[in-house]
Amino acid sequence: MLSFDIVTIFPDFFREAFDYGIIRRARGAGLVEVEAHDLRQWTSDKHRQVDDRPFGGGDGMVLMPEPIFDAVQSLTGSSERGSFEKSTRVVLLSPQGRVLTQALAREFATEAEHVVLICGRYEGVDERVVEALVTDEISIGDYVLSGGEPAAIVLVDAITRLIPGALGNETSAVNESFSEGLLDYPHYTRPVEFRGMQVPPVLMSGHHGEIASWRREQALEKTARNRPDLLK
Ligand code: 9D3
Repeated sequence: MLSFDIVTIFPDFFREAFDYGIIRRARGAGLVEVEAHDLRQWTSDKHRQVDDRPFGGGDGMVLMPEPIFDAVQSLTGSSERGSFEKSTRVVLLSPQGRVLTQALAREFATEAEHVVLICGRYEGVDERVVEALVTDEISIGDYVLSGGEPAAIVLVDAITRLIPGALGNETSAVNESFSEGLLDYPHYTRPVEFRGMQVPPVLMSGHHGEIASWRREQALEKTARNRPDLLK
């Protein structure tokens, strides 16, 4: 069983986020568990303060270290990076992280049993969280989000579907590794003609060899056009 604990100031953001499709089925099968926790539950002052102004000046607010360290302590039993179980990962979602890849998602799916996801907000998170608590600082790509919450959903999704037994049919995972490195080929279903647009006749020819080489050629063409970086 892989457990995800999400630490956030917007726990309601995740209402229903994990109630659909593969993640729902994986939860139902007891393969994963996902829970969102309100960071403010680890405050003790009257105003339940989680952020403060940055030393050195500048715009915006910074998430304070203490509630985050207390959250991780209560969720894992420790709040020192060096003292976690090897299968425990404490992730900070942040624009300063390593960019998420399929290889990293696979590493989590095969090695991790407990993943704590800390969602950044405001201008950032006190760097002592990164220095002494976090095992992995992860970004989901080079664009600006308003916070780490959408990135946490992406990470849970990418990892969960790689857990053995999470995908309904085996072929999806097989095909994925088979065509790795290229974008997918185009797909068609009925009707044969739609608004004057035809399904490529080769797909209805029954010649499996010709269909396979058409798909390879189309995948290459689409990759060259949309993702030339993948061909290098
Ligand atoms: C002004 C400089 N910005 C840093 C690039 C400030 C800033 C922007 C966005 C601070 C926090 C955020 C919120 N984003 C995330 O927390 C985040 C994120 C993202 O913005 N892009 C891709 N992956 C991620 S993971 C978390």
